[in-house]
Amino acid sequence: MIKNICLLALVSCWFAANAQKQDYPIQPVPFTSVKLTDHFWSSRIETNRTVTIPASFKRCDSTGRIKNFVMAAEHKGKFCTVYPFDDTDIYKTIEGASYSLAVHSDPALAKYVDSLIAIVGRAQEPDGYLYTARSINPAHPLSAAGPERWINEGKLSHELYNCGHMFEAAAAHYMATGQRNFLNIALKNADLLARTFGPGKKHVAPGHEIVEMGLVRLYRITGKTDYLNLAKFFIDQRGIKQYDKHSKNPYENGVYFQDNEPVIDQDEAEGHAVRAMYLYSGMTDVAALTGDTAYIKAIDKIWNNMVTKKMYVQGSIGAVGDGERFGDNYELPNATAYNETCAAIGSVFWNQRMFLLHGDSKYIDVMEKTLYNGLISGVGLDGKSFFYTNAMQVTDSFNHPDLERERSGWFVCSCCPTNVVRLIPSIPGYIYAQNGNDVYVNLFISGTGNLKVNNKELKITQQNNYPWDGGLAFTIDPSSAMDLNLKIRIPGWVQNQAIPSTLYSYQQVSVQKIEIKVNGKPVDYQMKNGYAVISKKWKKNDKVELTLPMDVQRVAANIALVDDIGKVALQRGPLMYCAEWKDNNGKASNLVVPKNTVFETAYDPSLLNGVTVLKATVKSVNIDEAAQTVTTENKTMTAIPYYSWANRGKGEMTVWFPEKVKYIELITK
Ligand code: FUB
Ligand code: ZN
Repeated sequence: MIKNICLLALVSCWFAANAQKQDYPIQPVPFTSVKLTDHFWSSRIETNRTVTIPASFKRCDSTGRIKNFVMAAEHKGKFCTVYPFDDTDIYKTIEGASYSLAVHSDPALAKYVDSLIAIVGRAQEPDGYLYTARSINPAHPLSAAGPERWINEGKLSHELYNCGHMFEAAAAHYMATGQRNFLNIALKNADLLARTFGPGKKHVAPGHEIVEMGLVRLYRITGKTDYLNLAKFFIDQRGIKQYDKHSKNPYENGVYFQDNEPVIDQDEAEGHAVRAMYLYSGMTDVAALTGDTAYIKAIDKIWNNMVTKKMYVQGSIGAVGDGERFGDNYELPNATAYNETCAAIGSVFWNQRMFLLHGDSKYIDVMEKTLYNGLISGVGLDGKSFFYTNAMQVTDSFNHPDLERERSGWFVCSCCPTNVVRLIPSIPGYIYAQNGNDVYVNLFISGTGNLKVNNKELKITQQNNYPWDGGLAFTIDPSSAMDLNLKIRIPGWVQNQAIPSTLYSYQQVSVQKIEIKVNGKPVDYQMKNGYAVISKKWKKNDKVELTLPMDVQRVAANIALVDDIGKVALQRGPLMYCAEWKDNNGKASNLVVPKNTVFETAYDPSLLNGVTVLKATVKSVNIDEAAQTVTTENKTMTAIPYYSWANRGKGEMTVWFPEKVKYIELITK
């Protein structure tokens, strides 16, 4: 018996040690170890710091979101905003401010953040519960909250969603500042969750995922396995509830909540797109930390489905407005594309995790496509105007009440602006990653990464003018000579892949081997999983150079995408382009881009904070209503990067251009 107990103790020690050890094989180099000097991203991060973060805190205040916490502390008053998840806008803004504080000291901001954390802490109930929609007046909570704690969680109360965002924010704040004030609030809440939910306790499939990712972050900080186990427990609750499986309504059959079947049986990206991204990110985390192969099988299938059948050409996802959800396979309409900004942000989270798990550059290709296109289109160049939905096509003749045609300062449901606040300053954490002495360069962003390889310091400095120019230069600077495998991502877009699937492809295939030089001399390298691997003993100040060709590519869609048949989209480097009314005599819907079109490119520093534009002579179709004639004429078309549209007023925009005049749609109105 005693022997058995010892063995049991040994086994559990072994499990604990192993649980601690098991993780993503590849680890990201944290944002705190990377300093940027990048023209493209530094200016955005600075705008986020100086404009978006203060504007967001101001809105949290002026809309009553902060007041909700004050009232919750006093159990007095009436919840004064609209949604039960409005607490998260404060959490997300604190998260963004924390990333910013990590690299830019700002005592006034730090003090303000601390004062908000104190307000949040006072709203926490003694047992750790934190949810203003109930705590203000527990006898009469907001109706979405339900009359008792957690009973509406599987529907729309968002109690666990609020917890998840709080955990994410508290973890970021702790990492950035080393302070425990927010972390302690989060841990108290997480302990309540661990006491409340689990085998033999309450069961629920969280109504809006994110608590799983948040718990994992707390597990990483504390090593407390309860948090990891609870994350897995929540994930495994999906697909258990009884829905009307035959209903075609995604709310009634559980698909909207990714709750229609157990996650390990899911094989398509389905339902509400933000929920889906957070679920798959959480599953990837848990798979990495536990080695759960059933999860890995499922997420691999789901990823393939998303990238081969459900992604717009500029990386956006979640095509359908009703339910903010994925459509059916190949359901990617242009006129009504929904493309919530939060879904693009979630896709960045997930693709980063898939890379850390599998080490394949295809995930970073998708991440980069999303980041430079369908995600940053969500925030205006001024840093204080936003898109919740990201259009693919705007014409004067079609409008829809749910689809935005111009940016707004905020929204009643302001999830997207505050998600932008936290994503932008975390960008430095997506550039480098490491597995022992395999060092990955994933994004081409100027600045310096400070890494540790076998306990020795290594600095990698990038100097480039990406995404405008394909010339890349790196200085590899170890503290003393070291063996390492430098793995530079060779993007799919220089290898004839518009995205890593057959959903979109280049019309003209060209294969060129990229030359890489070290200290001015060409080096041999191996291509592995999309990376050029240069294995050698690196010395102080070694210089690496390569050039990624940036030809303008004509992108065609898979014929299953009916809306894009006979059309072409334009890509240069990682950027997708669009034509906007402002540069094209007030119209974009009448442009035809024939097969033989020759494009010229020019960088214009005075346009849209500096962009490379594409110019070409194309055809435009002109209708003379009075004379009832239709003619075509040659016209100079100007295309701008997709992300930069809608910064100069409201008007037509298009991403897909017909290649010839074939049919004319007759509108009788
Ligand atoms: O439900 C919380 C957030 O509000 C979702 O993630 C968004 O899609 C919006 O519905
Ligand atoms: Zn959103």
